[in-house]
Amino acid sequence: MEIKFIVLVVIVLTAIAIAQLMRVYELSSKIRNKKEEDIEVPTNNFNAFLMMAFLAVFFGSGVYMLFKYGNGLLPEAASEHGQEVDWLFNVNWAIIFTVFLVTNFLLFFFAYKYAYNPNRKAYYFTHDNRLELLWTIVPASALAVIIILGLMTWNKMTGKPSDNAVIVELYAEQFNWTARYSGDDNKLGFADYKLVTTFSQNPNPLGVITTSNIEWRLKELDSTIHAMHMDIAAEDNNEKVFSVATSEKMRSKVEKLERIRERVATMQGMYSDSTDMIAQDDFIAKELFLIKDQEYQFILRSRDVLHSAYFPHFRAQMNCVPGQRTKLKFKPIFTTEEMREKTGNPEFNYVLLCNKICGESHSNMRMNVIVGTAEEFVVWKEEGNTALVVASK
Ligand SMILES: [Cu+2]
Repeated sequence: MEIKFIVLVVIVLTAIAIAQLMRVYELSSKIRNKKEEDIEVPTNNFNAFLMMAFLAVFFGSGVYMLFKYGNGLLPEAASEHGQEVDWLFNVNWAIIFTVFLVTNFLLFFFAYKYAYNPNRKAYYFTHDNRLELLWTIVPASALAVIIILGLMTWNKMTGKPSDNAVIVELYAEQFNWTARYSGDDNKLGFADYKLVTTFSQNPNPLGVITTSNIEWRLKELDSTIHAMHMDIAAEDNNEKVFSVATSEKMRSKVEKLERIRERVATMQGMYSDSTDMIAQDDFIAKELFLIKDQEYQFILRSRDVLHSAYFPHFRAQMNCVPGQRTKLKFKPIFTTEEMREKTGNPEFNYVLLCNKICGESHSNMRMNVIVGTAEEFVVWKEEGNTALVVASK
């Protein structure tokens, strides 16, 4: 308490002292017959010199950082559209850099050139329509160029894939990726979140729909619901005791499971052997193997929260939204080996990252990506890097 009081007194006294000092300064200026805002010419000239000195340091440090950190950027784009993205990036850079240099030079140079001079009178310039027009049209056309070029590239990145694009699903969950290849038919088996099971005799982490998966899910739901009903009945008969919270949770969960069971049961009539055929050849992998010069269409799904599939070297990124399917396409143009040569880094690897902070282990959410030839893909597959989604009957 005491210390707080002393601090308060010090603050008040300091404020009073500053006010008094200012008053003294005003009075002394009056005595010397000068306006208080008058600044000596040498001081003004020194300030003008400092403006130019700052400009030199400012641009100098910019150039230094450009050389020091400029090569820390990503290596050459490894996808077809990525080359265009980089070109667009450079166009933007050229525009931004030119504007940055010119405006900053003028800002500090004019502050230097037009430093106060007692013999010069300022010219008052109120309004000029032609200048207004010029400074509206120039930035507007620069922006138009950037936006139109950007939209053209964006359309190429997100537009319809060609007919021979290979379809692969990327399934995101906290905190890993699963790739599902669509197999020989190039069609992904249907999937539904209600069929997702991880800890079970018949795990179906992607929720792929097949008649047997639906059967399994119903069997599992039945046994879970049955066990919960037994517990609830036991509690009602005073044979078992649960805390109020547990009991309430149990009762609402059993209701939810019954609703899901009902919906899964209706699925039974909707799908048949032909659905199974589509899913039968789908296979999953924990790393992604892409074939060079082959276009890919990625279907993105998320099991839990918002994730983002980010392929930095292919200049591609798209959000993975729970309950929605998003799409992304690109065509890799350099194999991993070729990229290792290009970067001079024998350990270079392509990577798929999650670019949304999705939880505590977000930074671990990455998948190794390999780009190779079609023959290498066959070898990779045969080496046991993949697993069928549906156990063969
Ligand atoms: Cu994530």
